Amino acid sequence: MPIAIHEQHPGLRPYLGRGVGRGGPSQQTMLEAITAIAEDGLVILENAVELAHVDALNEQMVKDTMDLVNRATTHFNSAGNISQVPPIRPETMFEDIFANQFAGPILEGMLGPKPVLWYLNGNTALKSESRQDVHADLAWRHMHHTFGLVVNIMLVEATKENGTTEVWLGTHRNTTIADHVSEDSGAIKPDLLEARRAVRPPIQARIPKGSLIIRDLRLWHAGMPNHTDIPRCMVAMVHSPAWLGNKIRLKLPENVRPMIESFKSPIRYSAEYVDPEGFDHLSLAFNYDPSPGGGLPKDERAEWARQWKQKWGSRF
Ligand SMILES: O=C(O)CCC(=O)C(=O)O
Ligand SMILES: [Fe+2]
Repeated sequence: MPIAIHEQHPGLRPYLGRGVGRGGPSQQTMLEAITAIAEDGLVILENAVELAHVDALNEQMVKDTMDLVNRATTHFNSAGNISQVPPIRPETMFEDIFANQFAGPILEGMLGPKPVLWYLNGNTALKSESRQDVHADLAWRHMHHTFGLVVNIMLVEATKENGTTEVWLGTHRNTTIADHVSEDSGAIKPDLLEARRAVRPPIQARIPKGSLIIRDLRLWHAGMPNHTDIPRCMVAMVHSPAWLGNKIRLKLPENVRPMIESFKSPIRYSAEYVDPEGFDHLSLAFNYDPSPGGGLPKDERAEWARQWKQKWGSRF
């Protein structure tokens, strides 16, 4: 087995000390990371982002958190977890965060040429005693191979104290919408969780600041309580294969376009660019739908779902 098993969490496969200052993943890292994502549904690459970049982004995000929690439009994922779009401005548009040199080739290796980025957001765990239900980040009759990968960038060290995500490794390999409490929910049925716990229980890994996490969207996981006073911010970016046909477009200010277009990554931003004057990243509408119907107008989306169910319903 070519993969180093983490001492603290057998089965979790991080890559220690690879990254900063290098041009991208070696062939060996590609092989190991892709194998880990295929088998476990998740890989952690430590030391994948310059800490100065992580600190600069985190500093701004913590300030933004104070603002966001008081806005009526803020999207809560649970009582203690908000969606938080990172600042999108030239000063903090770091290439190793927004088009990471390790993530790009690994994503392209799994999703095919020019993976599409259509979700650019973040999760902030606020001080709270509440946890999320165990869920997959999807609610449709999805395919049984990898069609979506989320990249998280840890902006602070994530621990059990501040709510490192609970992950149920390997669950992506044998899950369907029938495992969900209902077809329009991501939450997994409690009896299936108990059965899985006996096979391979969930873990909460300690993840160093500056790590990059790649997770298959089908993997069962849950946001956990942050018992500390310091928000736990992480960036969350979701990618689909170009062949999936997701049509969601990010709204980004025109002044970051030259930077995004100069990124060396194979990842393509699905974006429309708007006047930076008055652009407020904190008031962007939450828009998440990883299905091939994602981004269609409401009535067309409903028709897409009907047809998809008719055509594929019995298979998925
Ligand atoms: O913030 C986290 O640790 C995970 C949050 C999450 O899984 C979600 O909101 O879907
Ligand atoms: Fe989630």
